[in-house]
This record gives sequence, C-alpha cells and structure tokens, in this order.
Amino acid sequence: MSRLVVVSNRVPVQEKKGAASAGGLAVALEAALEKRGGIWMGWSGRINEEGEPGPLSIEQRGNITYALTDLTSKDVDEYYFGFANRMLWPICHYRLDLAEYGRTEMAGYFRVNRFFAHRLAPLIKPDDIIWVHDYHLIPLAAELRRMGIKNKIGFFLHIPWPPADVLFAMPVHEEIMRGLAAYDLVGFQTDHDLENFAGCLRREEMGDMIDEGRFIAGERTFRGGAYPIAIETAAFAEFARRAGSHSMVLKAQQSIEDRSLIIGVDRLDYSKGITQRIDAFEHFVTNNPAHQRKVTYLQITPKSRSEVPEYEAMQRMVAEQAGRVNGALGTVDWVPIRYINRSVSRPVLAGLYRLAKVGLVTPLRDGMNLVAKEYVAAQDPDDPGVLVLSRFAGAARELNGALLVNPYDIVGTSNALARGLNMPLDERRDRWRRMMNHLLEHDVSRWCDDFLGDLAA
Ligand code: ADQ
Repeated sequence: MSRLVVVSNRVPVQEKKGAASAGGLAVALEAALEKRGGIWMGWSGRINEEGEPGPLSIEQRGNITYALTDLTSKDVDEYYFGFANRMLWPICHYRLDLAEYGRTEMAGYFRVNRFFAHRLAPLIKPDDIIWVHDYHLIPLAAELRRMGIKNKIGFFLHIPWPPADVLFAMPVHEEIMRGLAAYDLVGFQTDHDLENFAGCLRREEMGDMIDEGRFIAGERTFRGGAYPIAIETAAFAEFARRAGSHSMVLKAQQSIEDRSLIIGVDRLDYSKGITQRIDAFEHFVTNNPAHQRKVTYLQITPKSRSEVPEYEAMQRMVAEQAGRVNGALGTVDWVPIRYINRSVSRPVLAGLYRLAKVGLVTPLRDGMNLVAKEYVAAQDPDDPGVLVLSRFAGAARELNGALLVNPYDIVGTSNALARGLNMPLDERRDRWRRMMNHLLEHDVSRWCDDFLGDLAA
C-alpha cells in the first residue's frame, strides 16, 4: 500500500490520538495515515514575525509525520483572509455580492500555493499518493506538476461548486479550473456540484465530462466524482448515549425544565442562514401561542474569521437580532433564545443534540453540513427528534427522513418547526431509522476508503 501525503490549510495536530475534541474528518484521516504511514502538511497557524516563513517544523507521532509551515502576515492576509475567504468562499456559496475582487489577493493565493509546493516536493517519494483538501489549495497540483511531480494527486472540495454564471464572475476562474484539471481525481460533495463543474468546463470550452466520472480538459484527462463526506456515526452515537453523565449536559437538561428544545449549531458564517432561522423561530413563536413559553431555542455559534469584515458585521447582526427577539417575546421567567458564542466538546455537543426535539439546520448554501448528520446520529432510538434541514445543504440529498425547507422562506421554515414539534412518535422513529441506517453504512472511514481507493485505482 502506498504511503499517503495529506495536505490541508490547517493541520489538526492532536495532543492525544483520537482525542474527544477531534472531529470525524481529522480522526479518519489520522487513521488512514497511521495505517499507511505518511505525512500531513499544512500551515501551522503561526505568523512568522521575521517576515520570512521559516523552515518546515517536523513532528513525528507514530506513523505520521506532521510537517507544518509558518506564513508571513502578508501571506495570511492575501492567501487566507483575502482570496480564499473573501473571494472563493463567497463565490462557491453563490454570493457574488460579497466577493472581493482584489488582484493583490489573487496573486498572493497563487504565490502561497507555489510556496507550499516547494516545501512539500522534497518530502515526496515516487510511490506516494497525495490528497489535497479544500479551496485554499486548488492550484497545488499544478505547481507540483510544474516541478516534475508525477505522483497520483487527488483533491477534495469541502464546499459547493457553483454554476458557470456565478463562477465566471471571478477574474481568475480559468486558472482555478485548470488547477483542478491538474489532479488525477477531483472529489465534490454532491452530484450537483459535479454537474456544475462539468457545466463550467463546457461553457468555457475548456473540456467536458466524456463519460461517467471521466473528464477531459485540454491535454489532460482526469476523473471526478461525488464523495459525500460523513461522520464517525457509531462513535458519535455512543458519545450521545453516555452524555447524561456530563455536568454541562445535565445542567442544560435541568434548566430547560419541561420545555421542548430546538437546537442550532454553526460556525458564525453568512452561509449558514442564522438570521433567517431566527426570523423563522420568531414567526413560529408569534403564530403558535400554544408553544409560547414551552420552547427554548439554543443556538451555539463559535465566532469564526472575525478578521474578515463581513463576518464581523454578521456577529453584530446576529447578537442584536437574538437580543431583540428575546426582548420582544421573553417574559420574566422565559428566555426564548439562548445564544452562545462558544465551542463545546464533541461529547457535550452530542448530549445537547440528544436533548433537542428539533435540530434546525438551515444553511443558505452548504457543501454538506455535518451538523445535520451529527444531530441524527445523536438521537435516542426510542424517542428521536426531528431534523429540519435546508434543501440547499449537500446533506439534503442523503437525509431523506428530514423535513426539507427553503431557508429563505421564513413561513415555510416556521411551519416545518411546528410540524416537527408536533410529529407523532411512530413517524419520528420511522424517519430517524431511515437516516440512521444510511449514516451507519456511509460513515467517514468508508468515505475515506472510497476516495483513496478510487485515487489509487
Ligand atoms: P463547516 O462550514 O465548518 O465545514 P459543518 O459541516 O457544519 O460546516 O461542520 C462544522 C463542524 O464544526 C461540525 O462537526 C460541528 O459539530 C462543529 N461545530 C460547530 N459549532 C460547534 C461548537 N459550538 N462547538 C463544537 N463544535 C462545533 C465545511 C463545509 C461543510 C462540510 C464540511 C466538511 O462548509 O459544508 O460539511 O466542511 O466537509
């Protein structure tokens, strides 16, 4: 079996292997690396104040070599906050209005990818297979090819791929598409993203899908496929089953009393539809007097990318909105929305999901959305809650027991909330069982094996 080299913007180096704080993706990639032996390379998260990124810092743990590089503050501003998060992220989430078309940032993005390639190339052995993750590193394979690297290189995009009319608003879209064509296998979250990608190649007359999963672009043929990312279903369900012993979960349970809990969990990001969700909750409470004082909506939202102005504005907006709704609807002994800007451990998160009668997951656009899958995995099989899910999340294509909503339709989402809270036990069990069976069969280690199997084939 070939050695594996994983490259991602950040590298989740765990203090302890399999630590409870680690997400499913980190655990699955670590397991694959441990089994085959390999390297995980990425940005250390540190800024080198000297102005020049220092040498790779290498750390060996078991079979895995972690190879981390610092970046300069100019690199981080241009590559990470600039092009990746103010251009590619909004474009891939269909938000032309929020994209920032700076030339300096675009140049910085390609420069840092070249720098990554130069740092990585000397570590690569001829039989290694290389797996690059996400939108920060699209041009990496093209840079490696330029340096003569002939290894198999795969790419997985964690976020959506937009249709041509959206993508083409980005000045360097052709170079980005050529960047993808330099891989041997390009993985998307859904068929829909894959079709969008094929459509972009066609419209630009750069190439096409020649048959199922095979693409041609210029001189190169390569493969593309949908690999819907998954979670560590059985382990997460076990966290949830045991969560009753966590003091934080117990406190939450006691403080909710006999009210029904609705839960939302997201990074604070404009793609997640948090403001529309609060509007829908407000509409629901206002129009369903029987539920007033009988529900609590818990929104757990760690701040993210606060250095990007759109995110800072979003933080203010959500805080104000939650405060306004609580002021308008709350009573001396009832706070309708509990809004928390904090991360919680995975076992606690699992316990909170299990307490909730409804998981409210309403992104305006999302590659997959793992919260939806985690909510399902955490439910009590005897008395499961209901997932209310945006049709614009990749997860909606798999979770056929969810109540699907259009997150822009406030009344529609409010109606789904009412339906979820009133759903009879038989129907809840039936819907949950369908989704859980799917998640048990398609977990993150299978996802990892599927992608690596296809890349190696
Ligand atoms: P994200 O946009 O970060 O990921 P998501 O898939 O929901 O979105 O993953 C978020 C993860 O963070 C989940 O595992 C969740 O449990 C965790 N999390 C969120 N809030 C938390 C909190 N307060 N405390 C602890 N944990 C918290 C991107 C894409 C998604 C895609 C994933 C994986 O945008 O569409 O599903 O990558 O490919």
